[in-house]
This record gives sequence, structure tokens and C-alpha cells, in this order.
Amino acid sequence: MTKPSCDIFCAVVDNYGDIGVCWRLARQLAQEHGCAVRLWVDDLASFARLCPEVDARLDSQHDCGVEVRHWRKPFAETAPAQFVIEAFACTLPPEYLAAMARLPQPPVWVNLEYLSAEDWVEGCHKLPSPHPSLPLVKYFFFPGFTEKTGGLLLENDLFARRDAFQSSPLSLDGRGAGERVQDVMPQPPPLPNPSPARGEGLCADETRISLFCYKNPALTDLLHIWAQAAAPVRCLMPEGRALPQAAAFFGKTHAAASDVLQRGNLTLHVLPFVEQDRYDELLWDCDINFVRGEDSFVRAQWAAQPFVWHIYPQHDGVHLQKLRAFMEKFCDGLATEAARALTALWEGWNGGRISGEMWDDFFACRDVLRRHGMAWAERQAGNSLALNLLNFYRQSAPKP
Ligand code: TRH
Repeated sequence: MTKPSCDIFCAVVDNYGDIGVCWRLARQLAQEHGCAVRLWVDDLASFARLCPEVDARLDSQHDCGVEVRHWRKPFAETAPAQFVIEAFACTLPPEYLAAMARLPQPPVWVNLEYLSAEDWVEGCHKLPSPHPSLPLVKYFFFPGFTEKTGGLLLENDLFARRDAFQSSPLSLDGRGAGERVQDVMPQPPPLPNPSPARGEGLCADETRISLFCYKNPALTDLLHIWAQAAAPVRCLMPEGRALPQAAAFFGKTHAAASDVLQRGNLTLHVLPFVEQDRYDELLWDCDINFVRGEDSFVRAQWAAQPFVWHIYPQHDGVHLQKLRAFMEKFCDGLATEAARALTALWEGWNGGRISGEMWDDFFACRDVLRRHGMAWAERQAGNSLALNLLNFYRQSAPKP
């Protein structure tokens, strides 16, 4: 099998989705497919939040089999790789493009697009776009949820790790899964004794929910609903832009990692931003996950617990079309009542207003949603984005 050298270019626009996706892809191409991967990132400080091994001061370093390079302007002279992946139309450095064009056999060049469940994606996947002045062709590569798209990023061993994590009530060192996740917090949180591991101890009827979202007027509604819930709700919320709003609900002007806030039946733990693999564990350990953007949204699907998606908001409202396109695909084959409940809550959450009824209906369907989510994850797992990219390279590269 050909194992091309590969350059991935990532510009961090805002948030963590761009680098989150690129880092995941880079690791997979290197570790699972044996490619020599260079990942060019313009903002190493943001990268270091989800990969603490990254030293933001270094121009070049190696992590997880990937050569991480600081993408500086102007761009130092560099021999292009055989396979060039421009992430999310970040625009390659002109010096690098010129070097590509000078090669007798230019690299295979794709633009990795944002994920969307909309139908038009199938028609645009792999379309060529000739460069206006250089002898180069770029291809659009669309991740997606159908066989005619590029698929999704999924590590080979992820389901095995997830299942082992979820099925072992106690790890080798004798701690429950719940406690392992609590490790992400800098200090042990004041959890009720004995261990809060799922189904054990005092909190057998507690619902554990991770909450990763953008600023959202519906957040206050949601916290109210949980505070008044009949059974305890333990919410795990990473630090971020939505946190001040959550803090205000508890009468605080400020909250930070390791704070524990309490109101009614709701306990909210503020988590630090953790590295990517730990974030997966958090999703596996929760009964319900609120996720956002692109990468955490996909990870929640692999976690296969009921989840609520806060889509990245766009000014012109096109995100709502994307939201509905996904809901339509995801709800295919789901029992009518559960599909209705999911649609109502997701619409409300993304529309900035939710009611207790929306939450109760969704919550009541959680077992159906879990089974459906598991089947959905199994189906989607068959279409690997990393593998599809490599196959595209193999088909497109000049034959020796
Ligand atoms: O950070 P995001 O809002 O990123 C967004 C979206 O990708 C959006 O589509 C894009 O247009 C915009 O950026 C520019 O959400 P996302 O995609 O879920 O990325 C978050 C990443 O952070 C993901 O890889 C998971 C990771 N993460 C951690 O590693 N640790 C954590 O503690 C948390 C909460 C997330």
C-alpha cells in the first residue's frame, strides 16, 4: 500500500474545531496508516489546550508520530509532501503553492471541507477546482454521513476502548469509571460518598450530563429545569464562553475550573479543558452529552449516548438548514415519539428557548435514543474519512 508523505495545513479561526479535526486526522494518518505527516498550525497556543504536550514556543516538534510545525508568515522554503490537505479552505502559503507548481509531478491536493449532512454535499464531494494561474488542481473533499461522502474520523480502536471503559465498573486500580473521569478535575471534587460510579452508592438515580456549548439564551432555561428535576442532575461543564452565564444562574459573577455549584437538585462541576482523549472518556461516562460545532458532535455520536447538538451559529441562519438536514438523517428509523422529542429539544436549544416539557420528553426517550445511537454509530463507522482520503490519494497520484 502506498504511504504518502502528507502535509496538513490548519489555520485556527476561532474555537477548537479546526485544530481538533486536524490533530485527529494527522494522528490517524501517522499512527494507523504509517504516513509521514507534518501538521502546520498557525496558532500553537490553541493547539496546546487539547494537546498539552505541544510547546507553543517551538517551530518544530514531534507528538504522537506527527511532526508539528509552526505555520509562520512568510513561509520558509519547504519541499512539498506528496499529499497536501488544506483544512477548511485555510489558503495555502503562496511560497508553498509555488513550490508545488514547480514539481514535475505536483502533489495530490485536497481541501477538507466542514461537515454537513445536507444532500448537496454528495454532488460536490471530490469535485476538482483548477488553480486560476498555476498548473495545479485542488479537490473538494467533504466529510459526511452517507457512502457518497468522505465519511467521518474514527480511530480503529475507539469502540473497543469505549466498550471496555463503559463495561468495567472498576478499573485495575479499583476506581470506578465515574472517578476516573473526575480525575480531569485538578482537585478531587466533593462528591457524595461512597463512590459515585454509575449505578452505585447514594446517587443511583442521578443523571450525569456533560455540557459543552456556545453562549445560549436557552442555557438558563435548561439549568432551571435541572435544578427543579425530580432526581439529581450532575452537570460537567468545561470552562469556556458559556460559563459566565451558568455562573450567573448560581448567583455568581465568576466561575472557574474545579468550582462546584449547587442549586436545587442540580450540581454543576466546572471542568478544565482536557486533552482530546480524556474528553472522549467524559462523553462515555455521561448519560447524556451536550456537544457543539463539528468534532465534539461526532465524538458524541461515537459515544452513542443520547446527545444534544449546539450547531456553530452562522449569521445568515444557514446553520439551521444544516441542523435539520442532520436531524432528518439521524431520525430515520427512530421511533416517532423519540424523533419528535429529539427534534423539539434540538430546535429549542438552537433557537434559544426550551421548556420543561421538551426536556422531559427527551429524557423519557433516553433508552430508545441510546439504542438508536448505538446502531447509528455502527452504521457510520463503516465510512472512514482517513481511509477515504488515502484511497483518493492512491487513485489520483501519478502512477510510477
Ligand atoms: O470548538 P468548536 O466550537 O469548534 C468550531 C466548530 O468546529 C465549527 O464547525 C467551526 O466552524 C468553528 O470551530 C471554527 O467545537 P468542536 O468542533 O466540537 O471542537 C472542540 C474540540 O475540542 C474537539 O476536538 C473536542 C476538543 N475538546 C477537548 O479536547 N477537551 C475538552 O475539554 C473539550 C470540551 C473539547
